[in-house]
Amino acid sequence: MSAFPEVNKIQYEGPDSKNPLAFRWYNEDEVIEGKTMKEHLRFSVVYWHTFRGNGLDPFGSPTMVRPWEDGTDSVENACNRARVAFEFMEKLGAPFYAFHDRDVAPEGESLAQSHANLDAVVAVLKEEQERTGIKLLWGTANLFSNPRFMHGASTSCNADAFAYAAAQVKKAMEVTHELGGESYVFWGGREGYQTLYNTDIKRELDHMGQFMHMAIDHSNKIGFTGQFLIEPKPKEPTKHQYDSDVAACINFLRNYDLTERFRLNIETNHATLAGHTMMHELDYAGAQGMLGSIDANTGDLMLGWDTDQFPTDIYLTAQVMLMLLKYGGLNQGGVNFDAKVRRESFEPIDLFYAHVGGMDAFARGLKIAAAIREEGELCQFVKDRYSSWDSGVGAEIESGNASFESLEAYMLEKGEITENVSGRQEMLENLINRYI
Ligand code: XLS
Ligand code: NI
Ligand code: NI
Repeated sequence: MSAFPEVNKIQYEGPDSKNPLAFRWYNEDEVIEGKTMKEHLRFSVVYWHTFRGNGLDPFGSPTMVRPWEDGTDSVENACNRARVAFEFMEKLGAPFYAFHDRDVAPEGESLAQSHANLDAVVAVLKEEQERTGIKLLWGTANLFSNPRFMHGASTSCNADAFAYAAAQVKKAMEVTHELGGESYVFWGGREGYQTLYNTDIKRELDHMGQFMHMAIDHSNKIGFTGQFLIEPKPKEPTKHQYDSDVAACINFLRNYDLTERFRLNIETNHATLAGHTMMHELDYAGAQGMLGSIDANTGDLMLGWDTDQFPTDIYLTAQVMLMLLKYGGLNQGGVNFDAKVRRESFEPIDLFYAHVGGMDAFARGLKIAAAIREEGELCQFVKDRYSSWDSGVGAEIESGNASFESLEAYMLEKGEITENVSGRQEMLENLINRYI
């Protein structure tokens, strides 16, 4: 039985279409810079928001109407829901999905029971993957919902919480491997603190470093070669999260010698909460070879929390795609819609509107970014702006052949620096508007 009988496979109809259930920009086989849109964007649907989000908020009860749910937390209901999820993704034309262990299968009375529940649902996921060709972008473990993780998981003051988290990640990594997942994500849901009065930062960070090494060891043991990703976020649920932004994560990874295996999963709304733009976070990670994947969503600049809205802003998606193209694309990563429909958008069809809009916004961003790059004006401007480094004293410094002494001698002789040139910000902002 179909869960979405009123929806057929979403088709590309072109920019003139007024059909809200058609793509106007996402034409999966269209080739841009030598790759199809499908290969560039690698869209992924998240299980937790799209199939487990119920509209609950701190002030009110669930609102979502999901006729396929039987109202229980049974494995049977979970298996049925998994089939619905695949019908949705198939009709949408999304090539990937992502999940936490506890979104796809109910937590049991014991760890062993939770493992068994997960295995039962994974069998269905595997069958559906084979039936549809949809793949797992990444798996992860929920180490933040259960009260046992109230003080954190790998950074808990309670060593047993670390052990439980290890057992959970071990299993989640194994099922990710079994399902052919391309990456494994660590978002440190409660890896942080509420007050420093009760916190030993050094010890907590050392433990998190050890935890990641154990994860690498286990992946080697089971032959899982997927990419490991850390997802930066500055606050919520804890006041301060250790993985607060790209810079903090890279510092952690370098400090604990983890950069070889780990990359970053960068989320727009988390960048905003950290006081950065998404473009900044992507550029900063890309410049250091640490770009892995993105969680595509957007926040609300009026609100200071992770509202996880679907991205519709073309400036944002164009900036994201400019960065992704600049650093050679996502490779094993993807554009993962870590986004949820609003509580008031409670009908199943809203899930389609939301994803179609997000996919179209990214496809359009990709076309805009490619056009900007093709014309090359922006790129040339940046190149020219740094031309003093291409020869003379600049080239000498870059090649490591200068010293404070040689530079003092140079400046004593020259007297004053070559005149500065305008940064032309307004002109460049207008240039971007030509493409949008
Ligand atoms: C929460 C995070 C979470 C991760 C996966 O804010 O974005 O959804 O992506 O654990
Ligand atoms: Ni996320
Ligand atoms: Ni988030």
